[in-house]
Amino acid sequence: MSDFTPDKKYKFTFGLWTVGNTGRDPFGLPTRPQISVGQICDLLGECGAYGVNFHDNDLIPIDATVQQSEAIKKEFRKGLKDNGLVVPMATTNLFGEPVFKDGAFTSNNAKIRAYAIQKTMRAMDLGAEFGAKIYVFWGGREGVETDAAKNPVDAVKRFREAIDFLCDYSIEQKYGYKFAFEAKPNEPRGHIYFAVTGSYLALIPTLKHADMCGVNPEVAHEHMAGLNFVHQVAAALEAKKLFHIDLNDQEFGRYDQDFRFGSANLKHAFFLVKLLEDYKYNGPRHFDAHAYRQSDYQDVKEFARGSMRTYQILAEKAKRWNEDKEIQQLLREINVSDVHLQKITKEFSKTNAKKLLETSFNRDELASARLPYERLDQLTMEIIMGIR
Ligand code: GLT
Ligand code: MN
Ligand code: MN
Repeated sequence: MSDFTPDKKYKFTFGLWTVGNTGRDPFGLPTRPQISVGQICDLLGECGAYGVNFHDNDLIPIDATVQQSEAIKKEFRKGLKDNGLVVPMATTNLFGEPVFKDGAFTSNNAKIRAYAIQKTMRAMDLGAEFGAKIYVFWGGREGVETDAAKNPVDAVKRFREAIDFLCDYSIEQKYGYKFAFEAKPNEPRGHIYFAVTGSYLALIPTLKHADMCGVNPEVAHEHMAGLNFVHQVAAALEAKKLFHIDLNDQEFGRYDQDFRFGSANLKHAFFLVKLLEDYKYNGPRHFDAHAYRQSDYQDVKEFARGSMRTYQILAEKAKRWNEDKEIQQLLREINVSDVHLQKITKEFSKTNAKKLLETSFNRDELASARLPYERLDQLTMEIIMGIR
């Protein structure tokens, strides 16, 4: 058994905004002092992370002068080098400033839409400067409180137009970005467009450069809506569109909690890790979460270490599940194959349709096959609980 020291092969990353979170919430002031980008790199280096991601304004404050921004970049570059960190992903803050109070790419105001595209182009330049190859789009303000405010069909068209423009910008600049869209149903807007990962999977084929666009699903965002996150990720994987993933945790149906990965719904976390490992997901595993508001920076390190450790422990448990003889026997029992019928239903042809219509099925016999799922689930739980 490994000691679960963070393994670089998992590409564990954190955003500047995650470990740098100061504990401010809608009801209360910060509980931790702000730390610099250099200090964040040192903290992540000490914990064994692989990389760090940023929004344009996490790194460079929106009103920074050229000199200030050069000084920050220098500090960041040194922090990355000293700690052996890379920057796999960058993104744009299109939600914090009052100008985006009614959306960025989907704003009703053409000037604001243009400004949002310009801000993203500059943020893409910044990301590329640090080697980012994945560009995330989280449309936190792209939505409404009342549908009287915006035409939801126009919103889709406006969003597509912005993305098509930015894809071409990336291509023209030779940045080699892959775009990853991140869905969320609500918070901070009453209703956010593209509410679930599946919404983006449906949008992508309609984009000009569909090949360079994929998704960045986040555990908490689908759990807030009461959905099965593992199934959303499976759909993305199957479509070869899982470009990035935001790992955290969340009690179902609550406000956006951004808890440490695996800390609320361990069973879902297990099946998620198993899915990612079984399908050899090779992108960054980004922890988009933050430490409890009560934590000091010593405890923030525990948060970061715990996130990576939980992932690796669950990866080992997934391996154990795959190697468990009784589980494998049960899987063989429940997966019934029939070479003849599988051949017929594999692809439609007039002959196959005729053959299928001529086949008789014994419903009672089919229904009587054993499905010992209680046993299978209990064995799974015993692996998770650590006694198997
Ligand atoms: C913000 C949000 C996250 C997104 C980030 C990317 S910012 O913290 O809650 O889910 O991934 O813009
Ligand atoms: Mn989130
Ligand atoms: Mn996220």
